[in-house]
Amino acid sequence: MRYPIFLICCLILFGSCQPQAQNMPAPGIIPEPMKIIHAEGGLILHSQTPITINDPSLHFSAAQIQKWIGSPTIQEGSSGKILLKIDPSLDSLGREGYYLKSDREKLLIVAPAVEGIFYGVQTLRQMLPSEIENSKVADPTIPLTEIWDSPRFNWRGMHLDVSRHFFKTDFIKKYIDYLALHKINTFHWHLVDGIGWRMEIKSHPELTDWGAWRIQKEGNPWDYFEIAKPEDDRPKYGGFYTQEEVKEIIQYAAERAITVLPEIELPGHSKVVMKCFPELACLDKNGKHYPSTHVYCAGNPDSYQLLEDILAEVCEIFPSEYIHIGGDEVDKKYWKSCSKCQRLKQKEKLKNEHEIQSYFVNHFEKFLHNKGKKLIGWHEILEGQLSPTATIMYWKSDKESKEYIQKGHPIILTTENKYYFNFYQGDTPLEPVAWGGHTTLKDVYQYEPIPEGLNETELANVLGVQANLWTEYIDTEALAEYMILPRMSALAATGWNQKEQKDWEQFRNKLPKLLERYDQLGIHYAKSAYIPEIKIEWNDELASATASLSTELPATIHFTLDGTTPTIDNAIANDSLIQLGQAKEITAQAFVDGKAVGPELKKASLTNLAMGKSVDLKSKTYGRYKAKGAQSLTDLKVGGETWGSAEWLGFLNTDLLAIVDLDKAQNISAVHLRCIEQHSSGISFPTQIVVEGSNDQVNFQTIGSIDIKESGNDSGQISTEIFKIASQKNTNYRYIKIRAKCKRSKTQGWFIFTDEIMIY
Ligand code: TNX
Repeated sequence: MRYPIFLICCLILFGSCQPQAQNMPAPGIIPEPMKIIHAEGGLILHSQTPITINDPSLHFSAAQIQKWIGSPTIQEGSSGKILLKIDPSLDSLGREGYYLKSDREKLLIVAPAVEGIFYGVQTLRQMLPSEIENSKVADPTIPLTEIWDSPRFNWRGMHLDVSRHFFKTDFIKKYIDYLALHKINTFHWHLVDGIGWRMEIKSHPELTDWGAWRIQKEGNPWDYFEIAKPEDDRPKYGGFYTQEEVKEIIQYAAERAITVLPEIELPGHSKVVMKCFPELACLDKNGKHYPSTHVYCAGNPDSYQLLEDILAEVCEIFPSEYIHIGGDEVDKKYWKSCSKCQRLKQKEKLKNEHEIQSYFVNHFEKFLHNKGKKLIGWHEILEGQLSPTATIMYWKSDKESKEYIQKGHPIILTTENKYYFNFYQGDTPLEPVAWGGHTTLKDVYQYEPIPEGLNETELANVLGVQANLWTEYIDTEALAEYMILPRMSALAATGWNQKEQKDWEQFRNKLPKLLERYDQLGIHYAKSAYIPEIKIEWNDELASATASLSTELPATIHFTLDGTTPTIDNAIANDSLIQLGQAKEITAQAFVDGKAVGPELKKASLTNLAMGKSVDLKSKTYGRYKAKGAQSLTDLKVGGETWGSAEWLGFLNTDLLAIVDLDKAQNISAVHLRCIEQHSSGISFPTQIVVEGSNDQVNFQTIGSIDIKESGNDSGQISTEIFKIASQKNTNYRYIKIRAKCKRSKTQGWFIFTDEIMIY
């Protein structure tokens, strides 16, 4: 049917000022606004409507809206159908707070400061169709809402290590864009670390001429490091930012309400500086400079001079209130043996090497103070006698955060086991190789960073939260995106929302809308929250092992029991208990809107008698290497190729002793123990494994044992192995005791790591 031109014009005109009759779903914004009232109906933001701002500083925010919906003009004034307005009378919302109202007539975003307007506009962004991320959408309809919003924490940070792997300025801008979308306000730029110097320093060009480049490391571990001078014509890896590029990034971030925090590591993590300036290394017993240390000599005045020159340039360029000086993981053995450092210790009456560290750090605290800046360092700077005005960035586990908050320094929590986005986020064999532990999207979301039992003054010390991305294993932009998203959305929720407001069910249901936006932006985000988790349990009533399957994000899970890849025609697993019977494997795949999403998960060896059985673990795991407790040993889940993941249990200088209860006596033909080793990390295969059986838990009989020879693996090589202990004779036992002997040596500690016991 063809409509007369006149009627079409009338419809357009009517549409431009009238709401659509249709109802809009609740906006589902992440982070959830503080208070939101959702009304029925919708408002069309007509492309012909100009955007009005009452202050020129709002131009950037207005231009964002202009780009999304194609408004023709941005004009100054104090009334209009799309109005951005600074109003100091809303001061109580804080600089980052805002009020947004979309009614049948107009859209208003009002805030006490430019930052608040920017955040109001980011909220509007999530009320608009996700297609705006890709191309302008004319005349979109937004829901009718009234929003009052303001963040919980002033510091909402994301860090990026550009030293282990280098990321170009275009990617840094993208990274900043992602922060802005999530209302993160601090970009912590880890510019300098052991093996790479990334910022141009005009007074010391060697730092980037030499320190920004290393010989390509094909086939070597991540920390293989050989500096590449310009005249070296072997293939090189690296890069750095010129001061002009740094300024461009700072400006780019500032437009998006983001402060850039630079980090210049001292006195440790400085291997590359020692390669550029070998005379700044400590002296060995023969009075010669150590050839490869990572610490500045604290007794050499030139160390201070170099760092002052560097920091003077950094302070000049970065407008941030804070400068981060690192301070983590300083190996003090060099200071101990260095005659210059020992002389300094005597002269300054320093009690020990920790005090040398605080002497060094306090020197730069004063220096920065004189430049009008405040110092931040990793929590190790608390060793010794630290100046009380220094600010701490805390990176230990959530268990110890209270103790550190109570030390009385202003503190930012970058809690390692929750906010290290270089950790695994899904079932490890299905994930790219990562570093450290395992933190899923849900773990990040559900973490409450403020421990119980702090008083008002202590609470006031917590400036906020931050997640870090260390890039030892992250060598591409796509992988960096994969590691931070969607976990950053969960961090953003914690940074913005009050504790009581957080609600995992609400978040998991809203997130797919934000993921659509990531798709439009072409982000390589992780689908790990769609990997089915398979819980296998022995069910007495059914006399069968059973499986229950779930995913963190909403999905339909289909499964097969015959090893084939599930399709939508296969059975649905959600909410049902799957009887495994004689099945040898289970394969599961999540589907959203009929399409497979995330990798498929296959669990084999269901004939294993130990699956789902309870384990009495007699030996103590070390630190965070506890997986999900003793049950991880029989959950049929194996860890990936790095030991710091969710499935591996680690024991330091301790034999593994575990007793599996098979619920009833069973005929045992073999027991398998899966282990991992990496000598350079102090992890070795066990030296011996002994398996015994019992039916009363008192009298145990030997089933079998093996002695394990040194593997001869290279020091840095990671290998996994399943050790198989065959039964000597036909045996029938209920309780199976496994003892794995830990390697011992006088000179160093050794770990055993194991992830699974299998009994056949
Ligand atoms: C510890 S956290 C480090 C980094 C590593 C990271 C790996 C901190 C201040 N130091 O140098 O990259 O662990 O997860």
